[in-house]
Amino acid sequence: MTERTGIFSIIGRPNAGKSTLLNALCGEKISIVSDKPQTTRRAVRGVCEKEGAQLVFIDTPGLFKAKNSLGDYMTRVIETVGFDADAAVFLVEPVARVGVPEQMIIKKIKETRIPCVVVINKTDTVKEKDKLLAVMALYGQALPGAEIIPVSAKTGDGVRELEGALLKLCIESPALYPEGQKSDLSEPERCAEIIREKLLLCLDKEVPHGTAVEIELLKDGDTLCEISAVIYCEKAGHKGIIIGKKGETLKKIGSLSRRDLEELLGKKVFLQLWVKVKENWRDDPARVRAMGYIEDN
Ligand SMILES: Nc1nc2c(ncn2[C@@H]2O[C@H](COP(=O)(O)OP(=O)(O)O)[C@@H](O)[C@H]2O)c(=O)[nH]1
Ligand SMILES: [Mg+2]
Repeated sequence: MTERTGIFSIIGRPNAGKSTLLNALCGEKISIVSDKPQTTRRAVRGVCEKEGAQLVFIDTPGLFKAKNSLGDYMTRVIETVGFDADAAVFLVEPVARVGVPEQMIIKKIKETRIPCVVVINKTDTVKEKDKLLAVMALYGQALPGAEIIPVSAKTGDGVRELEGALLKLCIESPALYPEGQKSDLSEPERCAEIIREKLLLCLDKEVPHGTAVEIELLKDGDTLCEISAVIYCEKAGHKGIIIGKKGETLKKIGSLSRRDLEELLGKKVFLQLWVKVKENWRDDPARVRAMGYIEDN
């Protein structure tokens, strides 16, 4: 029985590696990752047990200037959950410059007085140790008293040290999630996110950012899971791009998704994908909510 828990929000600019870090801490893929900003749209919680403590990590969208209703929703998520945890894991790039998003986060950390660990990510890309020390010194000045830990979320370097620091911040409390629960996303939500990750991987420019995925059917059998999903896009022209010449792009999205879905569900998957247009849904708060981006997330 868990007697200690910690709720940790992971905050930082888009592409800092927040989702990659959540997955590294949880030891499995819970939040989707891509090289494109604004991949994570909602708060995604990952849960794991370490040394008798239950750690809950909240992945958040990156802090950026919202340009539509979906962006407004993402900003609200950061404001409501990002600074309301037991402690914040503030993830930064390994550069010796405090950028605008970082300045905004530092201000908010000071205002809310949330305990915070600064994590300097992507150390695998830094060759000279001096460069890393300079980044550490910079954040040490910006947030006196905060522990500063260099990691590579990608290779796992430093993740154990980070875990050790977070365990020290846990408080006495009964478990928040039932034993064995790994995420607050439902199975259909995790499946939809996997498909959205492949859209981000296979498509360029505005097209993937305007997509949303809805699972219409998830029929779980003993050895086979049947899934039917609708990919919504914003413009008629985008539908053609998603399907591709002779349906090749959609086929690739389908086969990459199926591989990951089979790993998640531990059985064969029969996947059907449909593409539908929902004109400019990201600009309309009601449509954004209808896509599942609702406040209590
Ligand atoms: N080299 C390197 N790349 C990383 C690391 N962590 C994340 N990335 C890459 O950075 C990009 C953004 O990662 P993601 O986790 O989606 O960032 P988020 O927007 O902060 O959630 C992806 O291409 C990741 O593979 C790291 O430690 N090292
Ligand atoms: Mg992310």
